Amino acid sequence: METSEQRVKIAVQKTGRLTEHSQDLLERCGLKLTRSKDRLFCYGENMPVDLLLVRDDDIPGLVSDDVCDLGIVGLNVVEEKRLELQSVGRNAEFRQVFALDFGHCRLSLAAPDSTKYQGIQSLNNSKIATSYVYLLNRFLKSNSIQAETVFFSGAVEIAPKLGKADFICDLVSTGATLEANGMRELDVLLESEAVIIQTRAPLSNAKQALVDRLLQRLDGVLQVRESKYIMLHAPRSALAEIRSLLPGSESPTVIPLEGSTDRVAVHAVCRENVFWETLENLKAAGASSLLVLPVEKMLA
Ligand code: PRT
Ligand code: ZN
Repeated sequence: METSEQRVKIAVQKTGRLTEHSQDLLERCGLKLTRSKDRLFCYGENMPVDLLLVRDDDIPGLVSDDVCDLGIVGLNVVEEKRLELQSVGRNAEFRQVFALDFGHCRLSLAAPDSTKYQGIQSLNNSKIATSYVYLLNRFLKSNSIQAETVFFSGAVEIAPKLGKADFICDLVSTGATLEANGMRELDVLLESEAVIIQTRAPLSNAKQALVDRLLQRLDGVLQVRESKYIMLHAPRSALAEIRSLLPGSESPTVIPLEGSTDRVAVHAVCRENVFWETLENLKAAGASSLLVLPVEKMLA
């Protein structure tokens, strides 16, 4: 009989910017999920894997405390939690497994357009509003800046208008929010994207094997995202040049063509997108019958 302890638990954001991508990624690893009635839980129907749907800020804590085995969360939240734990003499009991290539943003300093800024020394004796107090304080300390941090749990961008701060330190992706609030970006403290973290608590052999299998599938899903399978015909003499033109490919397969001593078929997996320019260059190098196909699954 399978107990809930034997099922792998993954903490993902309940509702927000990471929710759809996180679930989509896991579904592309072959996981079939059903959401519970209270919508706090997703049950894995075809694998002993369940999702706990929580606020993103709780994810590093849940993984560190071994309530969940894995978590998908922004690096900004992970690093803030790591520093918070450090400040009370504790270590984060999770390790970052790999970056997931979505949820890209940066934690940046910004100021109203009218504020003079001549480098980070301008921050001395100022007030800076942020939800990322630990990351901001680390930045200030490492640059020997004396400034007051003002905690805002949300809507940080309105702090200067309210007269609560001179500068803000907040997440930026397109920059539209800053622009709409008459502000400009000054310095980047952290480049962030969604990452998967794993608890440091030892797992049973069966559970660890399942986690490894899931992570291997995740890696495969991430690798195929940009990958293409390319097929073409070419004269043997052009092979060296053609190989050099194939973007991010390992050794291609070269197959003789029936009835021809000189021409061969070349098949290769390219780990980057194949653009029209590349195809035109391949054609100019002597290739013909070019075909580019999407790659659906890959297992290294
Ligand atoms: O309820 P819960 O606590 O789970 O959600 P939340 O409101 O804390 O988080 P959410 O859903 O807004 O963001 C989750 C994660 O998405 C963040 O921790 C980041 O890792 C990542 N992410 C990526 C972003 C952004 N891009 C982003 N642009 N998080 C927030 N923003 C906000 C930013 O705070 C600012 O208000 O969007 C605004 C700026 O966006 P631009 O495009 O105008 O520059
Ligand atoms: Zn949050």
